[in-house]
Amino acid sequence: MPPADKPSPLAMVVLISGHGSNLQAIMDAIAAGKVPAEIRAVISNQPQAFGLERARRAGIPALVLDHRGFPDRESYDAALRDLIDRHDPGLVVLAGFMRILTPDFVGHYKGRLLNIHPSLLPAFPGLDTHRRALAAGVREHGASIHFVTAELDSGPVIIRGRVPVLPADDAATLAARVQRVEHRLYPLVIRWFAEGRLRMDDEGVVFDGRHLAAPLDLESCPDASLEHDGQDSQPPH
Ligand code: NHR
Ligand code: GAR
Repeated sequence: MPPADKPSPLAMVVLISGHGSNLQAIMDAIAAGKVPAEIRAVISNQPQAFGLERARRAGIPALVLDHRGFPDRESYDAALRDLIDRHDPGLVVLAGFMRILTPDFVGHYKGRLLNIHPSLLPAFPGLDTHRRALAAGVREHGASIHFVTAELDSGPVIIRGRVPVLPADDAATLAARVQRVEHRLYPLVIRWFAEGRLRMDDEGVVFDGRHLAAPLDLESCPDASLEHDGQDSQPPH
């Protein structure tokens, strides 16, 4: 191989269930040359997910594996794993994927399965986080990216992005503010993973050769140069 050859891009499969705005942010960052990765397939458990349309528009295979055709979680996850592994990914990304995954599935992708969760973990794991954050009266909310382990939303957290909670907020306005930081988080983290700067071991997250004592914070993390200019490629929602 000639020395000028670039390393091949990180192969990824992205799992979605819905709108796919995080998927869009990842695709846009790859297209802009900011993330050395390629999305080999997008898989949704929901046939109507708009994110499938986003993938098709970008020329990426958009696949549906509807959980309603399966008798239990184990059989669904076994089929999902087969479908994913046909694309031989080095990283599997949950981007608004709404199905809890079995320990077997999670174990198979140990260290190469990421999730974005709409809260400042460990606060508010699970569903309906924006409404729960408002009900609890917190002043700050946000999103976290973590390595997925068998225990829901409890895998080692890589980075968090904070937003203020404003007095006039309802769950929709708060969710929209959180999504703007979500769309910055995934491209950054996927780039680090693709560059070999990020991994998980039995003690937690290793970043640039050191264990993280606490999650990174988006506003004070390295490589802000990756950040786009603040113009979202799709309207907020
Ligand atoms: N699976 C494991 N094992 N560990 C995690 O950390 C996971 C996971 C699967 C998904 C995303 C997560 C989130 O970020 C995620 C993390 C779905 C549910 C849920 O209760 C909870 C958390 C997350 C995703 N899902 C319902 C279920 O019965 C279905 C809800 C629906 O279809 O709307 O699977 O919040
Ligand atoms: C995102 O806000 C993500 O954090 C959240 O769903 C949204 C998906 O948006 N994930 C979960 O709640 C996981 N349980 P998107 O489809 O537009 O990327």
